[in-house]
Formats: sequence, C-alpha cells, structure tokens
Amino acid sequence: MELPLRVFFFAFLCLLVSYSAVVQAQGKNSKTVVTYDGRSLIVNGTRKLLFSGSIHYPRMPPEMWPDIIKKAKMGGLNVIQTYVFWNIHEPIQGQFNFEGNNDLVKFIRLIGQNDMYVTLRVGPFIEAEWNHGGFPYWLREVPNIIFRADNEPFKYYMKKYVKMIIDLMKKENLFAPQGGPIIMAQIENEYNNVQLAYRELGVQYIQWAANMAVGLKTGVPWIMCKQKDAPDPVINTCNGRHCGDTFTGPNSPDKPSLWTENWTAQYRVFGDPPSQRAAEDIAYAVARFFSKNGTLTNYYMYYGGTNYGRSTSSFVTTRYYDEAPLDEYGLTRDPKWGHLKDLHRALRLSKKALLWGTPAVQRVSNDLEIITYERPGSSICTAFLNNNDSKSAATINFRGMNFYLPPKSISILPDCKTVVFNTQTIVAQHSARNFHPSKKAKNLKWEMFQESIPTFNDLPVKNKMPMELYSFTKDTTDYAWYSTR
Ligand SMILES: *[C@@H]1O[C@H](CO)[C@@H](O)[C@H](O)[C@H]1NC(C)=O
Ligand SMILES: *[C@@H]1O[C@H](CO)[C@@H](O)[C@H](O)[C@H]1NC(C)=O
Ligand SMILES: *[C@@H]1O[C@H](CO)[C@@H](O)[C@H](O)[C@H]1NC(C)=O
Ligand SMILES: CC(=O)N[C@H]1CO[C@H](CO)[C@@H](O)[C@@H]1O
Repeated sequence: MELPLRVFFFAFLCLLVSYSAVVQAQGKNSKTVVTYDGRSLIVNGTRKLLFSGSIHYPRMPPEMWPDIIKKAKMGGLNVIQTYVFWNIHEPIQGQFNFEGNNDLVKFIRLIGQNDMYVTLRVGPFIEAEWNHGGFPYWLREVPNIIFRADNEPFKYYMKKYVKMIIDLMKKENLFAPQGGPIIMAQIENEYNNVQLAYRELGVQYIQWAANMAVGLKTGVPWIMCKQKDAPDPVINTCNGRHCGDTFTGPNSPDKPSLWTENWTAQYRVFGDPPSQRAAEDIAYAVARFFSKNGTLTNYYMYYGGTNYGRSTSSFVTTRYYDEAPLDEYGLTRDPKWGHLKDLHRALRLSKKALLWGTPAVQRVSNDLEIITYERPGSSICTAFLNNNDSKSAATINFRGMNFYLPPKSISILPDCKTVVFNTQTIVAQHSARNFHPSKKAKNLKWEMFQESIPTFNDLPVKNKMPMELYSFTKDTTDYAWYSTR
C-alpha cells in the first residue's frame, strides 16, 4: 500500500514541476487544446460557433491594426483570418523582412490581446488578388520548377518556407496549445480550381502537401479550402457566396462544416462599378449555412484595406473590398456591419441548441422550410424559419403560432418562440460616406516630366530575340524601354 502511494505522490510532484515550468515559459497565457468533431471546432473541450473575418496585415499601416481589430470584435467576430504573404517576407531569396506592415508576429499577438482567435492561411500560393499570388519572383528562376505540383524543386522550396513560418509562430508561442491565438492553419488554396490540369502531379501534390503540413506538428487542425478530397486529418472547407446551398459537406463524418470565404462583395478591377452585395443577402447566406450544420463562417473580406505600390495582381484597384463591413478607411459600413453584428448575436443566443442539439428539417412547401435544433428532454430549442421565395412574403405556422416571413428571408428563434432576427429586416443604423478634399490635397497639381528615350546603342541589355517582360524586369517594375533594330 505504501509504495504505490509514494510513487503516485512523486509522479504528481513531477507533473506539478513540469506544469509550472510550462506556465512560466509562457507567461500569463494559458494552453488551449484545439480539436474538432463532426459538429464544430473544439477549443479546450468546448464546441464553438466561430464568426471570422479576413483582415490582411500588409494592406494597412500597423497604426491601424488596433482599431480595425477592435471594430471586428465589436461586430461580433471571434476569429481573424489572414494569409501569409511570401513575397513580402522573402522578396530576395534568403533575405527576410518582418518589419512594419510585414510584422506578422505583432499582428497575431495583437489579435490574441483582444481575446480573439486566428486562422493562419500559409498557402504558400494564396491568390488573394496579390502580385504573383504571393510567390516571390525568384522562385520562377529555380531550374525545372513547376509551381503547385508534385515537383521536387517546388516541394523543396515550399516546405522550407512553410516550415520557416511555422517555426517562427512556434518560437513566439503563437499556436493555441502554446497559449497563443492561432486555432487553425491552412495549407494550399482553392487547389480544386486548377488540379485537373496537373493530372497525377496534382493528386500526388495534394497528398504530399497535407502530409507535410501535418508533419509540422502545430497542435492545431489544418484546413484546405475548395479541396473536396482533402486528405485526413485535413478538413475540407467551402469558399463561395452561398455555401449553405452549394457545399457538398465535409468529406468525413467526423469533420465539421466550415466556410472559409464568404464574399462580402467582389474585389474591383479598374473600370468596374463598385460591386455591391446587400447585407440582407449575406445575412441570409450565413443564417442558411448555420441552419445546415455550419459552425464557422468567414467574411472575405471583413476589412479589405489598400493595395499599396505594385502589391496587387493585374487590373485590381488600389482600394480593396471597400464595400466590406469595414471600408477602406476602417469606417463601419452600415447597415452591413451592424446587420451582421445582430446576426452574430442571434446565432450566439442559439449556441446551446446549435452545438449540442439534434437537427430536424421540415419542408412545409416548395419554398418554406423549418429547421430546428433541439435537445430532447430539455427546453433548449432553436428554430430557423426559411422563406426561399424571392418574390412573395409568407406566413408560416410553427408550433401553434403564425410568423410573417418577408421574401427570401430567414427568421432565427433562439428559443423556438421569439423572433430575434430576420435576415431581411434591418434594425441596424445606416451610414453615408462623404468625401471632402483635405487641406493637404488643396494645392496639388499635376506635374509632367520627360524621360529620355534611350537609343539602341544606350540600351543596357541587348538581345537577338524578343525578351519576356516579366522575367526581364524581374518583377521590379511594370515598364521597360524596348527598342528593336
Ligand atoms: C484550457 O484548459 C487548460 C487546462 O484545464 C487551462 O489551464 C487553460 O486556462 C484553458 N485555456 C483557456 C483559454 O481557457
Ligand atoms: C446535419 O447533421 C445531421 C446529424 O449529424 C445530419 O443528419 C444531417 O444530414 C446534416 N445536415 C446537412 C444539411 O448536412
Ligand atoms: C431555394 O431556391 C433555390 C433556387 O430556386 C433552389 O435551388 C433551392 O433548392 C431552394 N431551397 C429550398 C430549401 O427551398
Ligand atoms: C464557388 C463559387 O460560388 N464561386 C463564385 C465566386 O464568386 C464569383 C463572383 O461573384 C462567381 O463568379 C463564382 O462562381
């Protein structure tokens, strides 16, 4: 009797010592375990409803980060999603830049200090209407490279870069199990869009990318968006405008339904009118997704910001997703911002039923549907009343009461009795934005200057064949004087 007890006590002491060592190393931050099941992400043992917004650190000056993050939190978000932009961090091979606008670590810390989580989309191909999709120019010059394929040179550099980013995050204790805010990470990006063109090289590449990512042992789940066959344990997620109706679902019953890009508008290219996506339409799509087992949505973008210099991809305007809930200046765009905030509140009120209840679907007519989440033997119950007809309103009878539903709308009843939110009924305030010329801009004048056109003999580079502009300028400029003789 005595011996086992002593051993037990000793083991307990060891545990205590090692535990306090960990706590000391991490300061006041606490460890958080992140897993998932068929219903949601599970943070420290608890299922979660996650409301996420894309905000990209290099698309605004760092002075704006605190305000933007606070306004995202006030809007009811608990996650911020960002890409990691390889070509700003390693513009020249082996030379790294994590300063100023590029201070990824500071950005993530700041989100953590606001008690919010982070989804880190490492890519490394990120699209994002970003120059070269995030790839640094020098990668093109690697002999025999084939981007995003089962190709040794590409895999070598991709792994080296992804490992460098993950190691940096680990060193700074930024993953949730280390006490940091990162609860999810994404490898690759919308690869299904291009996969067929790669044939076998694509299939093998996705397997490799998943294994490589999982092998880095971040302690948080990995996701792949628009990748129907994301290999286990990587979660396949949906990008689109109406994932509640278009997503074919997780590719395994123990993975949750997550929506990584729900476009709040559309990015603009020069010459286009502003793209509008009504607050009512976004709210309908999100309510629909959550009524059909969804537990995470991400607004792409929640704040778009500014494309500085040559950082954007071809034709995309300097102003990025100005129509998002937070406009380019970081001002709330209402009623979009406020209406989504109200939606998040209604869904949060429904949390218990959504996360632990059992769903039931009742098709009332072609256009009317009732979805309930209920815990048998308790009063916990939430209902979504859906009118799918975009032309006429309807009245729906639910548990002895009549509910009026405007066209194309969903009402949320967190207690199965009271409508606290309808996607078409905007209670949030409206805002209008006016532009005034600033004092600084008052005396600005156009200036002209003349560049001397080099003669053939003065040209610094001469070639017998026409040269390709992009590799000739090595992506340092969009212009080159080109003379032929
Ligand atoms: C998660 O659980 C651990 C162990 O119970 C605890 O120390 C930690 O504070 C929790 N983390 C959070 C963020 O609540
Ligand atoms: C939601 O989950 C339930 C239970 O896991 C399942 O029966 C149902 O088919 C799911 N609904 C959708 C729309 O995926
Ligand atoms: C809603 O309408 C769309 C388009 O008319 C249709 O494809 C979809 O099946 C409908 N869904 C429900 C739940 O009525
Ligand atoms: C998958 C999906 O829904 N893609 C859509 C994204 O948005 C653009 C523009 O709104 C559509 O053209 C795509 O079909």
